[in-house]
Amino acid sequence: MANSERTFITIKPDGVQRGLVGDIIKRFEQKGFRLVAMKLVQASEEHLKQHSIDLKDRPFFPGLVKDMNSGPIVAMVWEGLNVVKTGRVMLGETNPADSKPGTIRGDFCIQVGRSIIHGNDSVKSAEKEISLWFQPEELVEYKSCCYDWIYE
Ligand code: IDP
Ligand code: MG
Repeated sequence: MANSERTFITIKPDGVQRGLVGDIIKRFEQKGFRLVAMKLVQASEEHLKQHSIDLKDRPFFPGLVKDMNSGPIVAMVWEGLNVVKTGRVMLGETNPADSKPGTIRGDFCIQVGRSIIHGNDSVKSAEKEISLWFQPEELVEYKSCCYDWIYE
């Protein structure tokens, strides 16, 4: 059951435009997490406002929605043991300037308003966002052939 924890990861328009989709997916694949769902989507402003509703009172909210709406994004669901927490470690800090080398933000970006990737900070927000972005039938069930080589 713990091994089927899920997180919602989005490559933002800046990450897509900069051609980082492959590099980012590669990190989650190589780690051993299982890809459950993925789509390239031009999200509407309304949908993006809903997605970031918890941040609606922050001064950067309008800019965040505008940036997320500025081009297509890659929406994904990844699954694995502690994937929410580990996913955040792989992303790095909110401000790329504080992100260590080896993390996605530490390696690929410079400023907080161009942080190329989104990932959940709790299982609860993951569940909420997965259902906002994907229909149940889009979440694909299969067993990775590596499963027994990844988990003890
Ligand atoms: P997170 O992406 O690390 O979870 P949040 O606090 O949830 O960080 O903020 C969501 C997004 O809003 C960030 O990824 C970034 O794009 C943007 N953001 C956060 N703080 C700032 C800021 O101080 N200035 C500009 N944009 C910000
Ligand atoms: Mg956040």
